[in-house]
Amino acid sequence: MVSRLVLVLGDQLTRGAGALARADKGRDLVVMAEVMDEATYVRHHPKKIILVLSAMRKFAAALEGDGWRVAYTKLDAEANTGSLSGELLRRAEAEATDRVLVTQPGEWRLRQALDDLPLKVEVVPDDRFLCPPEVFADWAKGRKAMRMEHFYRMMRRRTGYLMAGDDPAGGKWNFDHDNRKPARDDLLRAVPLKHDHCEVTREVVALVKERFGDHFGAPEPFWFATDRKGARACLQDFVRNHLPDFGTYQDAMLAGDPFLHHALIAPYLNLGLLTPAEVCDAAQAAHDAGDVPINSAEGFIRQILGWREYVRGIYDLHGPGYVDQNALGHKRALPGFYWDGETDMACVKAVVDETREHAYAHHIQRLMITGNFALLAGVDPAQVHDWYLSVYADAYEWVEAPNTIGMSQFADGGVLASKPYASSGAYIDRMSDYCGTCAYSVKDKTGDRACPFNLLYWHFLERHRDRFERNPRMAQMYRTWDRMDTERRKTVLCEADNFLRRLAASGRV
Ligand code: FAD
Ligand code: DLZ
Ligand code: SF4
Repeated sequence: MVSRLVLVLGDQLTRGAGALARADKGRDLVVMAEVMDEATYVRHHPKKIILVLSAMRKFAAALEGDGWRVAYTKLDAEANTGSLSGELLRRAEAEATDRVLVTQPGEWRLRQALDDLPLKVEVVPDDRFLCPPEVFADWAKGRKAMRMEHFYRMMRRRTGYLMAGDDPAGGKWNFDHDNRKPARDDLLRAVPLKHDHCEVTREVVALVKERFGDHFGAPEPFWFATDRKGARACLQDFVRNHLPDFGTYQDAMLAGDPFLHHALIAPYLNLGLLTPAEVCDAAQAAHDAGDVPINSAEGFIRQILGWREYVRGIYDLHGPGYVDQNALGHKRALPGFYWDGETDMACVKAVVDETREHAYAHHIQRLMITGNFALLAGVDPAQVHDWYLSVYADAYEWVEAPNTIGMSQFADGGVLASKPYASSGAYIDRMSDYCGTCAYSVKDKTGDRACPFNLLYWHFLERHRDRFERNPRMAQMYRTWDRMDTERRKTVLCEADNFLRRLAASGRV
């Protein structure tokens, strides 16, 4: 007789955490289900679906190996109801129980679906995060501005990562100043660890090609790790071969090298194949051993202990309405080249093409190329959000939405960022080698070949003058713009308008 159903979601693949840590192996039944609702709430990149389903199947097998009873539903099983709620109801009836134990789902959509079930659902906190919800709420209470940097310092003190007593290791909390170097082509740079297909993955690849072959993105070559052993190997490979240079080249972009010194571990962290604690421990240990300089160790740990935990807190605090915000009133449709890469802008084309191929782009590509263009052009943030949630292997709403709606599109009105991440072509040129091959000229501020980022940057500032002019971090840019000759300003705005008209008319620029 089954006591409770223990629902394990596709991104809760961590043994000994959350509901699994509290369940009774002898009496409870683990329920896992591949369902169309989850595979299609956005049109996920095929590589993401392959990764999630393969990892779910292997995790279920590992649980069974540990002695758990697991009721697993494959996507094409005849009895599959198509939704997680449907699967819970079906299993509850079959096992004659109405009790469910579950780790809190990452996103509001599923939290609400569980609330609506006519079953006794016990939801336990997701204790894989380093910042418990009550600690975030306590930190946020009464604050006018919830800045990541302040949160991060609190977390450094709380966890002891990179601390020398009460002081930050190396004498500074943040080494970003040392971390803005452009990168050069380097044939000796290590490439990410790639994994061969196993039997399980081969079966899932065939299934995904058949069922989701029309989604944006190439299903193969598929080389992500799909179990904990593989994910651990990726982490170790990163720490050994890339972490020492992570900080220095963190913001660099190179055509032909989509990965540089990035970790490529977000898909594994977000699925639960790695925990944030073990990732930070690995970076701390490599720093303690003298293998990783402080600028890299700090820059990396800040992404996990700072940004990742912080965006999770913001998502929880602001509730399901967070994703619907549009503080800047942007309404433009997402241009077609976000899906087919058909644009003359070499930087945008490179990022879209790499995204299609790998279900991956690194942070600065997401923020300062595709995100920056959408912001400057005034694209509807809901459509931008839908794109980011669809195209990356690591995309889950709790982490994607604060990054897109908040950091990248400023659609939350400044909850997350103190100023918009907007830049002209000069920034892209400094940090990348894209401009050298572009049909546009980054040096041209006006004229036929003027870089669209140059035109749109001033257009954006002028459009939103009322909101940003008094922002101390933007005052200098307004002064620069206002000092320009009136005719020149008119030309820039007129050419930007023409560009936006062309974009609206043909979607091709
Ligand atoms: P690295 O650059 O090597 O960084 C190491 C780790 O730090 C990442 O694996 C990730 O877990 C964490 N991290 C770094 N930056 C952030 C951040 N801003 N927020 C949260 N965690 C961070 N990240 C996701 O995990 N899922 C998303 O859906 C997602 N959507 C994004 C959308 C936009 C518009 C932007 C600007 C950023 C988004 N990010 C997202 C954050 C970041 O771009 C990715 O975490 C990172 O590119 C993943 O690649 P990596 O593992 O090589 O990361
Ligand atoms: C992303 C995803 C996909 C593609 N498929 C499934 C699935 O079939 N079954 C499942 O339990 N989870 C899946 N997931 C992950 C969920 O969408 C994820 O648990 C929610 O987005 C909550 O973060
Ligand atoms: Fe991008 Fe402008 Fe450089 Fe072309 S010139 S690659 S559009 S920044």
